[in-house]
Amino acid sequence: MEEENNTRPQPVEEKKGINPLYLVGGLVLLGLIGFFVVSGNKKAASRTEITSVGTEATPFVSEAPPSGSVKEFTVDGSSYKLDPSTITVNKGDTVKIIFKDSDGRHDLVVDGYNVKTNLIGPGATDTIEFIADKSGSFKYYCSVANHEALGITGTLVVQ
Ligand SMILES: [Cu+2]
Repeated sequence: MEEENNTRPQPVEEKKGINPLYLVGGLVLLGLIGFFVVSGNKKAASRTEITSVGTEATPFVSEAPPSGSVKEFTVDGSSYKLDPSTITVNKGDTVKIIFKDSDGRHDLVVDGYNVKTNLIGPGATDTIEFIADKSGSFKYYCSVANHEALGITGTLVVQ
């Protein structure tokens, strides 16, 4: 009898010891803190995602140098010179050379780019086109006999 009386009121007294309003208030406060922490992390996470997307997009753009412009030249070959004897383009440009033979039989070879025109005669033209994807100075010349030594030579400069 007495034991039951002692055990029953005890939990009631414990509940009275702490005001239920504090408990509710504390839980609400914890909930709010938890909410802000979680939403703060979500914001941080989405910021990180945006940043990483940005850094991925940048190299993709820089990996597309063939978006350079098309540079077209008419090179006149004669005995024994080339006009112009210097061509300057930017790396990534598409180089289009219209080789015009105005005297003798010639061709045009561009060192380092593995491109050459056909061997053509007076009045004929032949066109070569390539992407200047390597920077430096590259010789272009006529590969017939000793025409290069005689002066049919020039320089392609890729900046
Ligand atoms: Cu020649």
